[in-house]
Amino acid sequence: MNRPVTEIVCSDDPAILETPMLKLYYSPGACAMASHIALEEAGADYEAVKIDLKKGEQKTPEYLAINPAGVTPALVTDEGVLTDNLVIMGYVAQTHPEAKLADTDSAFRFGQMQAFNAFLGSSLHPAIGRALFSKPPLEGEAKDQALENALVKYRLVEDHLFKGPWAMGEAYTVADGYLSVFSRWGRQAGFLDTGRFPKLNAHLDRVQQRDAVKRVLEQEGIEAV
Ligand SMILES: N[C@@H](CCC(=O)N[C@@H](CS)C(=O)NCC(=O)O)C(=O)O
Repeated sequence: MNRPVTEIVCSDDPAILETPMLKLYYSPGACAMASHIALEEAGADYEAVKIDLKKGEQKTPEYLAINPAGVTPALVTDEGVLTDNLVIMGYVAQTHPEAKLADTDSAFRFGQMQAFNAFLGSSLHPAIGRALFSKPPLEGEAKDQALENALVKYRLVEDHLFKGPWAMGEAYTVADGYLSVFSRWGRQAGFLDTGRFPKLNAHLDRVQQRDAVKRVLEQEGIEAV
């Protein structure tokens, strides 16, 4: 339930004065898409604010006041700001239990999901990020080595961590949106071939067919891959 930016100059209509409780700062197609998908899947009342990483908007004083680390995502809540996809997705799942985006009844199973998300955030993301988005871009042997390292992480997910049909088993969770972001990058870069990564490819197709994900793609102005 993404609502456009609301800037009210003068109105006493309570419906217009109502502002979303949550504000997500995201960059199209970047890792923040995981938090964006979680909010949309939850049916949360939120506003999405685009940060253009290429223009350096994540380093402006205005954005650094929200997230001093100068990265997206950041989620402004009525209690303060939360950063990091792992944390934001956990918060969305816990504050919208009716959406069943995580097993919030079991601390252990919630922890299992967060362990999966932690692997994506602290191991897969830096590895694929280094291979694809280093500045200046990696070349030659350094690029091959970085890609090889990233493929080891994708392989670990494909062969061991991914339960199927969804990341954590029978039920869709926020981990699925998160995984789909990195599978998307891998497919776009042309190395996540179906023969070597059948589960990750089938999973990405399944995630992209979800209505909430289609809405996020449209809001971010990007296409399914
Ligand atoms: N672990 C963090 C990583 C955040 C992150 O690195 N975001 C990237 C986009 S994928 C970013 O905003 N980079 C901008 C920059 O480094 O200047 C998370 O999951 O939220």
